[in-house]
Amino acid sequence: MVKIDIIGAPTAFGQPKLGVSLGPDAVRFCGLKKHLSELGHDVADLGNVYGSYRPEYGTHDIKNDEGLINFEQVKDFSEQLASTVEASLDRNHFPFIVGGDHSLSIGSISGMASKYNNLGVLWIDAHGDINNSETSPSGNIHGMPLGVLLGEGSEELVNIHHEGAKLKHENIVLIGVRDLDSGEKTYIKEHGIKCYTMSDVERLGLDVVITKSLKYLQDCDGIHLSLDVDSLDPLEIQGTGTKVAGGIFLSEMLLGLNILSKTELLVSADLVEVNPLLDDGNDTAEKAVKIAEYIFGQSQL
Ligand code: 4U7
Ligand code: MN
Ligand code: MN
Ligand code: MN
Repeated sequence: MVKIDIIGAPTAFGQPKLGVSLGPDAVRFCGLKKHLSELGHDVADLGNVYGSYRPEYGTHDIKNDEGLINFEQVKDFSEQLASTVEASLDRNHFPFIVGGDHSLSIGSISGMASKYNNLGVLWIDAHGDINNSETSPSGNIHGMPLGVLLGEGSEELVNIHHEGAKLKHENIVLIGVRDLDSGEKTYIKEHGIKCYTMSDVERLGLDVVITKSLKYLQDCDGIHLSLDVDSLDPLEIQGTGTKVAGGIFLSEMLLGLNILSKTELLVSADLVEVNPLLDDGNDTAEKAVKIAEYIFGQSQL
C-alpha cells in the first residue's frame, strides 16, 4: 500500500498550445483517484497547484533577454510546485504530479531533490527535454527541464527552491527518444548520459529497457519517473502537443511499467502533456489513467 498524493499541476507556460492546463482535470474525470484506490492504495487528491499567474491567460509573446518564453510564470509556478512536493515528502507520501506541460518537472524534481541528494530519474519521452537557453530552437521551457535540473542555462531557474543543480548526469536515463535537437545530441554525448532511443526500445522491448535502467540506477537513494505521454505512438495518443511518429504502444508501455512498479526505489512520478483540447474525446486522459494504474502495480492477473 502506498500513500499517494495526487498533485494537479495545470501549467501551460512552458509551451504555446492552449489546453494542456486542463490535463489534470481531464485525468481526474476518468476516475484517477478511484482507480488507484481500488488497487489498495491510500489516495489523497491535493487539488491543483497555482502560482501567481493563471494558466488560462495565454502570454506566449513574453520572452526574456535569454530568449526564454514565460520565464517569470515558469519560475513562479516551479517554486510553488516544489514546495507542495516537499510538503508531501514531509508526510512520507508518494507525490504523483499530473500535468500540465513538462516544464512542471523543474518544480517537482526540485522538490524531490530537497530530500533526495542522489535522486535517479527515468525520463520516458519522445524528446530529450535537455535544452537550455543557448541550445533551444524554440524558447519553450518544456523542452528544457532536464537542462535546468542539471544546472545549465538560466541561473534563476537552476536555483529554484534550493541553490544549484538538482540532478547528476549519471543518474538520468532517457527512454523512447526519437526527436532530439542537435544541441541536445551533443550534450548527451559529451556528458555520457544514459539513453535508450526508440530504436533501442524496439530492439530490446520496454520491459528489458526498464530492467536495465533500474540496474543502472540501483545506487540512487530514490527514483523519480517522468512520463511524457508523447512517448506513446500518435496512432494511439491524439491529445498531446508535440506528437512524433514511431512511438511506444500502450500495451508495451504497460509491460514496462509493470516491471517498474515492483521496485521499492520508485518514490515519485510525473505524468505530463495531456492536452484534452487536442484529443479525440477524452481518450488520452483515459489512457493516462491506465498508465497510472500500472505505475502503481496494476497487472493483468
Ligand atoms: B516536451 C523541442 F525543438 N525540442 O525544445 C523544443 F523540437 O516536454 C521540443 O517533450 C520540446 O513535449 C518538446 O522546443 C517538449 C523542439
Ligand atoms: Mn517532455
Ligand atoms: Mn527545502
Ligand atoms: Mn515530449
